[in-house]
Amino acid sequence: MTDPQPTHGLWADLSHPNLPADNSDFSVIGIPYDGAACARTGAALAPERIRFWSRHLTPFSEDRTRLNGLRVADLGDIPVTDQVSDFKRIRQRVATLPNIPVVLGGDHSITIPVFQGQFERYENQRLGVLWLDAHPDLCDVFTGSKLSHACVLRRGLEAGIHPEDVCLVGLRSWEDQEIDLVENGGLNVYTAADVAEQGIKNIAAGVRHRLNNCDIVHISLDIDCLDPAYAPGTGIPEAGGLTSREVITLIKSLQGLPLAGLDVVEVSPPIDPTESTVFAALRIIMEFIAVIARERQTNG
Ligand SMILES: [Mn+2]
Repeated sequence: MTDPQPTHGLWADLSHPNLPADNSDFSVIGIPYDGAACARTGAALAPERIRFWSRHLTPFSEDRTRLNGLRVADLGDIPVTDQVSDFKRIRQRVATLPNIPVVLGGDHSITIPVFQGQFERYENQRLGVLWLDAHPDLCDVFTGSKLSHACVLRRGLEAGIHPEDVCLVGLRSWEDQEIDLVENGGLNVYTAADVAEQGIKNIAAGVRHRLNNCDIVHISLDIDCLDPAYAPGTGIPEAGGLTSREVITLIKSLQGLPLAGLDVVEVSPPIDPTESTVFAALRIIMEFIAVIARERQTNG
């Protein structure tokens, strides 16, 4: 099947070529790297595929918020061949951005330098994290690496994120070495089963309450937070996950919090036969943009 002609411009008409970051509200950065994934790879191809289908979206949120007052600068990709040196480049890029980063993975390891970059940029401020994932990624070492996609949040805590400022939503899969931190580490854990039992509105109220004390809030979204029914195209699909409806509702409920960034990781186009996973990622990104749009409309 050949790709169709795009019906809109890049990022639903919110972007145009060479738009500088200084002059825009969001910076998209792709990190086409899946060398730290432990199961099926393919996430390196996600930035290209997400960008491609962004040309088929309209500049509206689901509730018809007009997004066309906002500008998205697409800064292209930062290729990774060496995790240590190239992660440093990602960190520096994020640390020096003038606007809100939207980072496209890649496997989840690329969030390690994103956290570090946000820390550097917002020095001495309290960084809150909404972690949407089937997995807590709290391993110290995984498959011999401290930079594995299973170690991301552990590295974030070491970088200085306070456990009480982290809300994990959608969890349902664990490594033995993570259990103690999950149960006794002071993190705010909302499993996928909690969401099913308590309802996403109640979970969202808890998340808001926790993140309200933070100076800035970063969202790290592993697409495997979604049930494989909604997002089959990911390295480790875990049954019993969130619905796309629940994730969108949760993100919309964050309006008013000081949102400072989003990363979307682990989308794997080669194992995403209908591309529904790519489209789910795109819808989540657009609803994130819409939260900022409504916020600015509210505050003039
Ligand atoms: Mn995961």
